[in-house]
Amino acid sequence: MLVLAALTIAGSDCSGGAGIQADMKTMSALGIYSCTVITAITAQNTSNVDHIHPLSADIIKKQIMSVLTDIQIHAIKIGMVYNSEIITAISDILKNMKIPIVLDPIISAGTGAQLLRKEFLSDFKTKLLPICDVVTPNTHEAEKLSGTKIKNENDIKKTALKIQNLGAKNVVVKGGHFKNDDDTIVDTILNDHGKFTVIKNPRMKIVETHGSGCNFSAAVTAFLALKFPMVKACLMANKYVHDSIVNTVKIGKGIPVNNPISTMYEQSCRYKVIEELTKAVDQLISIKNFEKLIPETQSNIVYAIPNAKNIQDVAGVNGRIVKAGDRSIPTSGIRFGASRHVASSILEYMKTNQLVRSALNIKNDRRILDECNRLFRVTHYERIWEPSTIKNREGRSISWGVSRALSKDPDAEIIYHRGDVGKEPMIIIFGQNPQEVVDKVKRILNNMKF
Ligand code: PXL
Repeated sequence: MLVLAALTIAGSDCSGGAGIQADMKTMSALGIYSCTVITAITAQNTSNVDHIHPLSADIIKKQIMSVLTDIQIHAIKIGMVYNSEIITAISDILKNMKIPIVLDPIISAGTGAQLLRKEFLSDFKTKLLPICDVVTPNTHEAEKLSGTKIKNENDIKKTALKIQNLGAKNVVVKGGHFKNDDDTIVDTILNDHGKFTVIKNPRMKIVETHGSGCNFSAAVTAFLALKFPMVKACLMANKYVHDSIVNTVKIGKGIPVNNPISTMYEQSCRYKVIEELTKAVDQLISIKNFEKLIPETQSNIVYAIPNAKNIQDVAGVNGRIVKAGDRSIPTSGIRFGASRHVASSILEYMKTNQLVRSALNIKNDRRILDECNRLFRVTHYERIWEPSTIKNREGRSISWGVSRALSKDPDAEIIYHRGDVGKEPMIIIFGQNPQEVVDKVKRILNNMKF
């Protein structure tokens, strides 16, 4: 298998959200092998940087040489550098390199601490800006690098030009900290031909996130390693980081942490869900007498991705599984968003237990229900208990019922109701995955005589 490698030279964040840890996650999620040279070890969490332990220039140089003399590196990111010895060591080794270098000018942490000592800002500017292909300051960092205040969008362009004059070939000023009138986030790219590209994204509710800057510069590095041209790499990184901010996690007591793995994880889950559900449907329709369990309104089996939020996150049979004589057949293939009713029940169930992600509806008659009661934990609700405020709202009945039934037994594997005027009685079988649901169907049918 061919993998391209990139190198990040940065500080360690033991809370896992920024620094080396963020870079590795981001690069890995984008298919890049990441080598890591650690410049400093920080003791920090989502509220505070408690301690910084810079490593010696000697061991930093040795790490870089060990990597570069062995592994073909396609792009390099420089993150936290902290002091002058570290700046000089990195600059000495990298200054004549032909590999694209992304410089993330980390001056302070989101939680406040200085990650570059103030007295070394000028070394940073003279030794690192001229050797990088792109520098990625936020507006605070851009002000410090350029020595000018940013008050409006035009000032952002002026600072970008000033920073370019200090030697950086391309400049990206990230606008997350800059408040403008139309409540958008303005990111400004200045390329090596003097051309500006301005990206505007709607401002999200999240005020401050830990790691977004590291995720951005690591993503630019990954896309450069993949040989995308500079501006394209920055645009792709911008989109990628936007998604990782949408999916931030509140892992500690302090600020939320970016989630650079989320998109990749969700996509791989979607793939696995389709694959497992397809297999389960094939099995289900080949179970002898399964068609005898199919209700008048037909059956569907669904499978949700972890953290499913709406029916687009739940896969099901497009149409239904229908009874056709002594056989059962799916009317069409499997897709996300295909089911409404059974999908609503799993979405509601997941509010009680995230691990239960699959469900199937079957006919509710005396004999089937007796088998369910004998074999599984069963709970129920009655549609006649349903308040009229719920009844009158399309699509709310099922979630109301599932939640009502689970309030009696949150560990139930089966929920049934006995119908109402114009509503067929129904049993819903739940399981962690569709295979478990199919196995429950087999057990139900095992003792039944037709
Ligand atoms: O987000 C900037 C950053 C970079 N590198 C390290 C950090 C932080 C922020 O806390 O700790 C090591």
